[in-house]
Amino acid sequence: MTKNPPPRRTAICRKFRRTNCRLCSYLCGLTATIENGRIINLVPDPTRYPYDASAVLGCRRFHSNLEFLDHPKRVNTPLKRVGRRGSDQWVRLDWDQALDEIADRLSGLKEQYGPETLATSIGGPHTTFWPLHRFMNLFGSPNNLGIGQICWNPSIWVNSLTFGWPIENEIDTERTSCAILWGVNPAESDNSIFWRSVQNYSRAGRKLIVIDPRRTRTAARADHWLAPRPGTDSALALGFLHVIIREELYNAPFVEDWCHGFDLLGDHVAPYTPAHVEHVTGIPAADIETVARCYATLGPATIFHGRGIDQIGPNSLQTHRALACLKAITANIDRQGASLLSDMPEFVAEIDLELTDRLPQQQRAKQLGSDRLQLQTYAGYERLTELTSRHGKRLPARYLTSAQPNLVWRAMIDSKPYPIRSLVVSGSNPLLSQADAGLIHQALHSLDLLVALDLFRSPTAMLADYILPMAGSLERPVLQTNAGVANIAYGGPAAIAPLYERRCDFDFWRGLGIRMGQEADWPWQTFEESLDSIVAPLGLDWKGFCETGLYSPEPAYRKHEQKTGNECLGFATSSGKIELYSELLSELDSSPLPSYVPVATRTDAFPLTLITGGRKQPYWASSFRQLESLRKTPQVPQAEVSAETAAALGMSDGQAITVATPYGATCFTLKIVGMLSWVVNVDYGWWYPEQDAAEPHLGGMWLSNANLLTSAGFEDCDPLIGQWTYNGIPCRVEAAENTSGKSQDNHDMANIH
Ligand SMILES: Nc1nc2c(c(=O)[nH]1)N[C@H]1C(S)=C(S)[C@@H](COP(=O)(O)OP(=O)(O)OC[C@H]3O[C@@H](n4cnc5c(=O)[nH]c(N)nc54)[C@H](O)[C@@H]3O)O[C@H]1N2
Ligand SMILES: Nc1nc2c(c(=O)[nH]1)N[C@H]1C(S)=C(S)[C@@H](COP(=O)(O)OP(=O)(O)OC[C@H]3O[C@@H](n4cnc5c(=O)[nH]c(N)nc54)[C@H](O)[C@@H]3O)O[C@H]1N2
Ligand code: SF4
Ligand SMILES: [Mo]
Repeated sequence: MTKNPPPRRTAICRKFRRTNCRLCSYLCGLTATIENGRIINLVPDPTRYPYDASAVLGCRRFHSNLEFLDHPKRVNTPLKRVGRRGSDQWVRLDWDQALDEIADRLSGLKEQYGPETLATSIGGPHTTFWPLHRFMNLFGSPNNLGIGQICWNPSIWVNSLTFGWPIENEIDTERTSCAILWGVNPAESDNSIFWRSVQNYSRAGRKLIVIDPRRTRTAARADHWLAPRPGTDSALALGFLHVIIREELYNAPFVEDWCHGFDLLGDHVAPYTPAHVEHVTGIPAADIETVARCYATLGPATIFHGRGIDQIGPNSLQTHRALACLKAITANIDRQGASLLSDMPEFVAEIDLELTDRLPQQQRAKQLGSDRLQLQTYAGYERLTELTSRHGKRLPARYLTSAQPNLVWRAMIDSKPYPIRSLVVSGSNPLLSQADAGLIHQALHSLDLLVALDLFRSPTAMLADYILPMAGSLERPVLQTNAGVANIAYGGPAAIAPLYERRCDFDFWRGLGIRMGQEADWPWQTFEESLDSIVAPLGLDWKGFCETGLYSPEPAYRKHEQKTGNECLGFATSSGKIELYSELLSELDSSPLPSYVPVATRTDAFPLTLITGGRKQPYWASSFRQLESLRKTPQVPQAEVSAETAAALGMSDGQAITVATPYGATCFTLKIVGMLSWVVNVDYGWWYPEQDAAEPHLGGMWLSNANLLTSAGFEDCDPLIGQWTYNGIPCRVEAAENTSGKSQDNHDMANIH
């Protein structure tokens, strides 16, 4: 067993090592001072990405790295459950023994129920997921679930089927003249380089528009702040299209040459007059006209989006489609200062690491939900790949075919359409981050085998049969490749070898794979060796790559105009143009033009509208609640409302309240902020690692868990990719007698769900 050893008095051996912070996906470049094998200091490395020491120093998580590295709550050895599930009784075992036992149990389950009985759960980009996908493809299960449907997938699907490939939005003080930040709040969710770019851009006097029901710190910087009713964004975007087309503010030559279905779009948006859109969204018609004119006439113009529009159920994909049409008809596509149509990576792409071609057809057909979903299926993916391949590009498959989570939880509980008996959770904490925590709790208790790969005993890990200790920030190399949808890679080496018995996720999947007959497909002994082969096409090995830690060649714009013989390259779509009218969606019998799906109406029982998860520094989803230095502020989970709403409810700032939806109830502390009235925003990810880990408490996960208020019921999801709703749920608020989100006795609260 190794440990970050105490400093010695004599024979000091001091080294400086390049490394990277891993406490969010910026992977900021750092220099570690290492004395006798122990990290004693960390400073930003201004020679490496993000090249700005002050941005790193301004990040609260950066300062918590050493606290994180050897925190007393870290899991340091493999653990096996000995008591009842959730009783928090464990024995230690070594890695080989843990892997042998897990492999044995998985083999038995596979034999009894087929490979589809194994599911995996992934979360945000906390770790490298291709080894998990590779294992699952070779094992034969299509049932990975994640949060892609409500984070990332919508824009990847929509931009690929509209433009032929994903895009990157750009903001540039020199070039961009109008920027719309739509349902995104970088003041809290970024607080780093992107937020600085937004601030610099607005200080330079460029036009900034923010579309958000809350007057966030980002919105406070805007020239125009539009506050739509949650979930009505596609109607707003259709209103902008209406004004731009009616007033002929679009780029006519670009539309003529490069857009498919413009006349149909014009007819389609005719009913979305500013007056009608005001009625739907609550935004004054004059503001809709003003913003539409700014966007169309001040070019280059850019639109960034965030979770505000990724998480609005059936309206999400439609909003993305409408945004894509806005970018297209104003020629703000593949244009510097507006957006870049990305390139396929020159290094080894995720699709070639995950080995989806090895998942047999009959197993693909077992993907839960594929009988109803039109896009987020293997058939949908293959149809899209036919198009992107025209330009020699292939998207990663596993994220775009991940199973709809609600169906996976249900198959664990009722074995329909077949039993899912085992789950490996990696880099995710579904009890806090997936919709309907009560259902998930029941599902996890139904399993024969639950394995958690984590750094801490999260509430989900507390229910596991085995917990495997993962190496984290500073202990493992990192490489971010945006899942292979762009020609950009960045990262760097570990500062030290993993402490105690911690290992990388890669080591788990390789170790398990070898035990399950996959040896030939795991040619690399270590994660570093796999990184060597990933960067090899760049003429580098991993060590060479780490010198700069960045591969980001100068991009080319206007690629559709490049000549291939006598023809222009165009776009990788059926028509070769940007598809305002989507031929692929039409073939799938889905609306080929962006539409608006009326949002759920409030009722007497639920007279307010709930949005969940507006980010706050320094937390990240359910992570970092263990770190004392970060828990100082904010200390309590908050539910935000406007002063008008509070007055109407007869409530005051700081009051303990219960928020209830048709799905459940949980507690928060009321906070009055500037935002649209009759809307409530609650924090998500709150639990209390300092509280009892055993059932029924599970670290206080029932106290203030936003996902007791949400549902991903398949029947209500978007029919294209299966998105559920985190923003726009009817709710009510009541005074919680003698309680606050934090101090309420967990036992009572456990009964609320
Ligand atoms: N209501 C509501 N729910 C939401 C959202 C919302 O806005 N509202 N947002 C959604 C979004 S966008 C996202 S991305 C998800 C995020 O949800 P998750 O990705 O589930 O995020 P966390 O809750 O932080 O859980 C991450 C877990 O991974 C562990 N971890 C960190 N590094 C590693 C590693 O290297 N290896 C392994 N194996 N584990 C590691 C952490 O300790 C932690 O327990 O939440 C979603 N859920
Ligand atoms: N500190 C911190 N940073 C994070 C994270 C974290 O947990 N904590 N999570 C990371 C992850 S996984 C992600 S995906 C990103 C997310 O980054 P963002 O998208 O910037 O995150 P949010 O705070 O969810 O911002 C969404 C905004 O949308 C608004 N909104 C809610 N409903 C609607 C709606 O119906 N319409 C519109 N137009 N707006 C709406 C909310 O008020 C909120 O201000 O942040 C990342 N960064
Ligand atoms: S947590 Fe802060 S320092 Fe660490 S990578 Fe993210 S922005 Fe950089
Ligand atoms: Mo996310």
